[in-house]
Amino acid sequence: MKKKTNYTRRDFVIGGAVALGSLAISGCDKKTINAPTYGNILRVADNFTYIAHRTLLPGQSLAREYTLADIKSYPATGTIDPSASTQEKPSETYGKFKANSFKDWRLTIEGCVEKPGSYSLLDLKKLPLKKQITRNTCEEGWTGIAQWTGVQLSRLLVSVGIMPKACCVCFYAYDDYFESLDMLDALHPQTLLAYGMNGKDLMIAHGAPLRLRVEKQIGYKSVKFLNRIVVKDVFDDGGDKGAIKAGWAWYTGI
Ligand SMILES: Nc1nc2c(c(=O)[nH]1)N[C@H]1C(S)=C(S)[C@@H](COP(=O)(O)O)O[C@H]1N2
Ligand SMILES: [Mo]
Repeated sequence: MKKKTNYTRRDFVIGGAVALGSLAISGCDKKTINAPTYGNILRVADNFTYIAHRTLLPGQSLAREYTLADIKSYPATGTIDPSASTQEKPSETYGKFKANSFKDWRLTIEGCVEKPGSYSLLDLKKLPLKKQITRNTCEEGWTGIAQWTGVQLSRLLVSVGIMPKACCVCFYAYDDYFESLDMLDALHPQTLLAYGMNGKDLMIAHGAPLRLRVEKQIGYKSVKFLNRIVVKDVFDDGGDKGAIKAGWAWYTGI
């Protein structure tokens, strides 16, 4: 067969996609760059967004950052207190942490990591911090700008030693909320474990003591009230607890 020498732009885009895809989701043994929800007929659009983003944008392109003058307080969305009696299953554990100003709270990181970790709020506050002023874009149609202070998730993932087979990072919260990220979003420099908002400790309604900020995704990926992080070598969209079940896309990159 004649060797193809006339490369079109499309060849380059596809070549780039395959290269990026194998980098981003190598651990999951995917040969293509399909979204983790690929194959679910209801989720065809996720796959388009995923392919478009992972093909056309450099993996680590940054979300826009704002200035202090752009900050306005905005109301909390979804759960505002996992221990509230209005919750379907109020979390007693969270209630106890709250009563003790989160002194006994710890975040665990486990799964496909060399050294599983457990961190108190103080442990996290001792690590090099990052501040960023960014916009939360909610699927309900509102946005809000705030300053976040915290630790880069990538810093923690590197320090616990993520294994090469890792491809999915799962986040579990005290209100039974679940979300997951692929490695590109998990290792993104603006993906933050935030304990501060607008210069103060994170308020309970906004996810105290620690929440995720995923600046390259719609607001519902930014899990509040974090309990544990599990690194996996298979994609996990949370099944019954995931966004997909609620009718939301697994991937809605900004
Ligand atoms: N644990 C948990 N995290 C959550 C939610 C929630 O209900 N529970 N709501 C999500 C949604 S839909 C959005 S838009 C943002 C809102 O963050 P905010 O409450 O700080 O405005 O948090 C996200 N993280
Ligand atoms: Mo949201």
